[in-house]
Amino acid sequence: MTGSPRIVVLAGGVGGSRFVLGVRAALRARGIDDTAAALTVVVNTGDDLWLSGVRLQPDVDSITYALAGVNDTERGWGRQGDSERVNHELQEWGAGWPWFTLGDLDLGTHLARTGWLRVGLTPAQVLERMSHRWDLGARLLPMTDAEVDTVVVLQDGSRLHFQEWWTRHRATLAPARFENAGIEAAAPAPGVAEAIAEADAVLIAPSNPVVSIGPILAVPRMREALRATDASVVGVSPIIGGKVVRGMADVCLTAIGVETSASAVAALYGARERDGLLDSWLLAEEDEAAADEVAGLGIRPLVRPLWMTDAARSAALGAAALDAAGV
Ligand code: FO1
Repeated sequence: MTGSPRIVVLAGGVGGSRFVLGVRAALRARGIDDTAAALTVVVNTGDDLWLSGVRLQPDVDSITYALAGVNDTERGWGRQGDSERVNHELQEWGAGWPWFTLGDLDLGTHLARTGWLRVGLTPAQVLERMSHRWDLGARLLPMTDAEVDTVVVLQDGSRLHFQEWWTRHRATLAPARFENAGIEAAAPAPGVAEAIAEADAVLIAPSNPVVSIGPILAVPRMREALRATDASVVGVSPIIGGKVVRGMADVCLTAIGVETSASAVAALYGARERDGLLDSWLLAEEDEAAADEVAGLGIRPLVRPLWMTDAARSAALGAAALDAAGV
């Protein structure tokens, strides 16, 4: 390959952020200074919502804040050192959701975004504008400009926005299925299909396969774009040692009838040579026994350390994914 490689990462919130940081570090370690030109992140927007009159984009903000180095690493969402004065005032008014915290600095982001949306900018244009504040070293694109809500349909048929199910009920209400409301009318945001078509590598972050990567793949024309690219498509297992690393992805997988295992998630994405998406699948050393099963799916298994417990390990995983894609 001549020149700088072009990498596309499909990502959700926390796992996505750590992985994107790792890929950015791996590119820098290869002498690529202009990582913003090399690295495009297509972000899940199914978690987005309107609350107290402002537009929230949790996964977009988690990745932006992490790349900017201003994220709250302990909570896994929001801004480091944030205060909650406005949130307290909203609670006094009975506005918003009592179980959902809007930090003061975070609210500044939501207000800026909402203002620009209201004067007619598209979500992709707003994100482009917001990306200028910090030197993110990556180009962020929303999966789509359309409003697509992840809706959780419970066993009794009642419907909840994903954020209510996730933060209020901590995924304890058994879901019957997940829906991507509004997805039929959606299209990949401007630049997404082009980035995938021109990529040298497409990496699927170890994010929740059902409610983070699932909505991205459900955008009409997204799968076709991924299947048509000449780039190698490499996925990273979000399951280590048969368990979810964080979050409640196991509940989501169970709801759609998929076992919580590295090979079952690989099968969910499928092999590109068999109408699916993956050329290679990075699975953890703890799951080495599943490698043959992955190979049997028509996907090249690569056993690597997957724990992203610090920046060096994230960078090593980023490098392993780039190596797997041949860049
Ligand atoms: N997660 C919580 O568990 N509790 C919250 O109060 C909360 C507030 C919040 C505000 C802004 C934001 O961008 C994210 C926020 N999150 C909160 C995280 C978020 O609900 C989820 O973890 C993600 O959507 C899943 O990727």
